[in-house]
Amino acid sequence: MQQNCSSTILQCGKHSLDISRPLVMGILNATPDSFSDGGNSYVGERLSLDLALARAEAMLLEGATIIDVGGESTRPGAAPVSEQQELDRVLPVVEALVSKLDAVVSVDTSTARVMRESGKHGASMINDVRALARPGALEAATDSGLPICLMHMQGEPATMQADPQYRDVVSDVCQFFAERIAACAQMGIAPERIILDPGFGFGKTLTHNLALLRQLPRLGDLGYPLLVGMSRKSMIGQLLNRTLDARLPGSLALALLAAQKGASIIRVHDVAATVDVLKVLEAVAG
Ligand code: PT1
Repeated sequence: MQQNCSSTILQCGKHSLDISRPLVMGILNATPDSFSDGGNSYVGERLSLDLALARAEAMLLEGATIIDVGGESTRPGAAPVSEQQELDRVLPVVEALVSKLDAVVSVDTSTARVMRESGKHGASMINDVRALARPGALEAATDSGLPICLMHMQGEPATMQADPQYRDVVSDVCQFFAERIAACAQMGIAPERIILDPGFGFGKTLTHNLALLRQLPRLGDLGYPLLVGMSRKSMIGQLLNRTLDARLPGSLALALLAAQKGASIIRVHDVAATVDVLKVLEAVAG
């Protein structure tokens, strides 16, 4: 299939990102209950802006291009958060990263008001694990003028891993994307603003996740840049029988495979190691 948007530049507010080579998105969790301590900026119950800033700065120095800030944990079993809670967690971090580091900040949210407020505070990408399905999200994302990552999820984090079922996982995810892309087009969102993410671990068994990775090029054929997030996820635990703190080798292997199969943005906890792996890939691929 032909590319709908062959552009290798992703315009994120004032930042022009070259996505002709895979970029690293560093995870910055503004949640006290993050599934992995790696990107967490809490001291007990209290969000530390200094910690968040230090962690973001370190990831940028390690070669991350984008910092993804999220105030809702979406790991399997996670409970929903209120809009106010999300605003309180995310906005101070977005504001600090933009004003102090001039970072390309992506906001990991499904909440319309968080999208709008984050945009006002200088966020330059929207990352929505619910693909703009919540009330007002499509409108908020449209008005922001920012690139939007549409992720596929079956169900909701609290229950999504109970018994995920697909007719054909790759075809079903492709069809889901077609529907969400059409909804965006109807709002007047330019195709250049759309990024797709199969949503590894979101209502998927290990078999489903592996099929999506194996056939990632089919998703790429839709003609939009792909974002993938597999860092430290339970699919690695299942494959290798490793706890969270021992999933770096698995994460790196998956990052490399995803990049080889056409992913443009790799969302990770371990930025320095992932950047090394991508450099090796680029050198060999030429
Ligand atoms: C992701 C992603 C995300 N993942 C995008 N945003 C999370 N675009 C948060 C597990 O199986 O892949 N893409 N935002 C984190 N969510 C999970 C899901 C964490 C599953 C852990 C698991 O362990």
